[in-house]
Amino acid sequence: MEITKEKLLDFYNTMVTIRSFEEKAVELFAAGFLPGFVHLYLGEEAVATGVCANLTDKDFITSTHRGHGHMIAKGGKIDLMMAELFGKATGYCKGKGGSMHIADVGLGILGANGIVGAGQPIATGAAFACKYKQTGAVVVCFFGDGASNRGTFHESLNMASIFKLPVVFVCENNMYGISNNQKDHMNIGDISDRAAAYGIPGVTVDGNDVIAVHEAASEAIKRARNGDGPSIIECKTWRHRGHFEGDPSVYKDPREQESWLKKDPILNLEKRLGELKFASASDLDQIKAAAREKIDSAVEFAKKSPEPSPDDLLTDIYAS
Ligand SMILES: Cc1ncc(C[n+]2csc(CCOP(=O)(O)OP(=O)(O)O)c2C)c(N)n1
Ligand SMILES: [Mg+2]
Repeated sequence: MEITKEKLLDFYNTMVTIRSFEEKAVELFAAGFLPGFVHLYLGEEAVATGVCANLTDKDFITSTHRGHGHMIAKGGKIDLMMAELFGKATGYCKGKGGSMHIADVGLGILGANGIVGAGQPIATGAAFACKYKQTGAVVVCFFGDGASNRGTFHESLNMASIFKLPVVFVCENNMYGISNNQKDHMNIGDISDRAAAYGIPGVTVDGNDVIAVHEAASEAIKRARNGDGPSIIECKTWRHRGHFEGDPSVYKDPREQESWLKKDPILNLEKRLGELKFASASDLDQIKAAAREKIDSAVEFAKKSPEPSPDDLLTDIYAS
């Protein structure tokens, strides 16, 4: 696959936008501006970016409790996301949902989800609808290593396989489910091995290498679009922060953390851009500064936005 300068710079822009959003969330959470839980995507930016760059607005994704990166990579509106984190009336859920309930169905974002493993059946159902209606769209299901142990994983993958549904299961293996290291919650090293149980392809890639993620996703998405059914892509990666903001991560080996920080996906891409002479340090600084500006303006929007009115307490809660 040809990797053009435009494509790599586009990846870089998305990754630094996600990073700036998350770094700002660290700061805002510590300062007490964000009332709900936040689970940050810092360190995992290459996965959402590499995968979603293969999708159009007609395609769908399902997300997780760690969803900000997926939303941004799929084109979610940053102002509305930030306002939702602040619990403001202008947010995606008018301030009622917070970080784990952000969705934008018009953009194919079927929602973050606080229930671990809940995205898998939603993605399978959406893929069934795409196939039934012959829309040509595909669905990408993001989930963690922990979520691959849920019963929903088995049911969804079996059904997706037998119905040859247009869905790609992207496992973000950051090697932890809260404080449980992968070796303590499963007896295999590569989660992609589970694909064999469903008779579908499964690959493991370096989840901190956006190009490797993008290529694997491109192949799996093409397969799904051509009617050849689902696949699993396991992206090995690392969360830089605790499980949620406020978790001091005492269960992580500091040496392991240090070695993964050296494999930071943004540093990897910067190195590649430099080697290919696609961008100078000052070009990259400009992209980073523009991303920070976008985030600052989203914070401004959120801060200026009104609190939800008590009169709206029960609106959008019950379906009639
Ligand atoms: C059904 C269910 N069980 C337990 C939890 C509590 N919980 C929240 S996140 C999490 C771990 C998820 O780990 P993983 O799927 O690897 O995602 P990561 O947090 O690493 O991105 C658990 C057990 C939950 N939210 N939902
Ligand atoms: Mg995990």
